[in-house]
Amino acid sequence: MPLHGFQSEDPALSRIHAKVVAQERLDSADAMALYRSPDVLAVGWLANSVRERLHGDRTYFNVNRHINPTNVCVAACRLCAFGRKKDAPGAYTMALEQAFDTAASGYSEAVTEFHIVGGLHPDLPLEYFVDLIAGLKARFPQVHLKAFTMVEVAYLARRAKLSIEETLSRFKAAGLDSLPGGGAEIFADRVRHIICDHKIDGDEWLSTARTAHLMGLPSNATMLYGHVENDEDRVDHLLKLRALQDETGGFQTFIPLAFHPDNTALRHLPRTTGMLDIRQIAVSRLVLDNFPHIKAYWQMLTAKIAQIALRFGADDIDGTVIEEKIYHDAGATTPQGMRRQELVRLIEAAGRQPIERDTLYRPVLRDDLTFSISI
Ligand code: V47
Repeated sequence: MPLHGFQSEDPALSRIHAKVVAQERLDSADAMALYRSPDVLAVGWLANSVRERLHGDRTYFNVNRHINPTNVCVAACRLCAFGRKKDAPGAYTMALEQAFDTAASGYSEAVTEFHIVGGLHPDLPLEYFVDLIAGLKARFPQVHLKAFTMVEVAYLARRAKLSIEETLSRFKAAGLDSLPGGGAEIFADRVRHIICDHKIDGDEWLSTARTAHLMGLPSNATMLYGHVENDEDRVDHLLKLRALQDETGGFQTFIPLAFHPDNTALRHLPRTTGMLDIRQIAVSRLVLDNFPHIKAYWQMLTAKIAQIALRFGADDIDGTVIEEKIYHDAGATTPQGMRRQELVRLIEAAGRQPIERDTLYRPVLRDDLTFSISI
């Protein structure tokens, strides 16, 4: 898309526009100005110009399934409605066979990715998780296994008295292909103390990601926004991710996650507004110049806001998901899954070109959509 035609009465955005045209890196003052600009449409215009320079109309989605082997968690994060104490009502832990059955169930189109995350269980040994990965790989060799947040990896390593590298090596040998981006929340200590006091700190999240990347395991990165953080905290978070990406190049996608307060200890907070959601997508695209992809996770944003986000910097809408639990425990009213054809329709209605991808962003070609890997 041509870069002429930019208009804004906000002088800070004119300065940023010149940098965007020259493909110069934005600094923290620029990032602050993007958060504070009254002209959110112009912020979106700038982000869209970068998105179209990188991807044209191409918009990625995948056919995936979420598996949450346990919701038992020692962390008791105030941000979370999913985790339960071991003996609390609603606590569950899948036996391995149950996890394998879950992986195989509920869908008739060929899944290319299992997204596996869960709570920090005080008793499940590392072997359970190694066997889970090995068992899934043996049963579904063609499916990419994207599993365990940096928080889970660090917790399992500590409990097994192994280094992060040794722990990841065990997973990699069992068939782990990459890691999802969860658990990053907001790196600033002040905020982490309020929303997720007992989780690893920001530096440990980043160093775990660094180790994974150096071992050839790509990952995603997230940021949870719309709770008690301020603009400085968001900018700090983005710049730390950008610095690590300069070092390793191991991040594939950035996913800003809107906080859902229902059923959490922070239920008194309001939900994010649509304007903040699309601004956050746009700022992410502009600041994270070394991230190939920005994902508008439809489950969290709603399908309608995710569609608009495809014009504000996002080039990915996530996948079919099939069975989302973390957001739905926190009050999300979106469906728990979406069929491939519905995702295609949403993307096309946004005037974009849908491309089914695998987890590594390689196009997936399908002749026969009735092909099934399920039971
Ligand atoms: O880490 C938890 C967040 C994350 C709430 O890598 C909440 O492709 C809002 O990371 N309100 C898990 N957010 C989800 C996640 C993810 C999702 C989709 C794709 C990928 C990927 C990763 O959800 C947690 C936490 O940051 N979360 N509770 C809540 N009440």
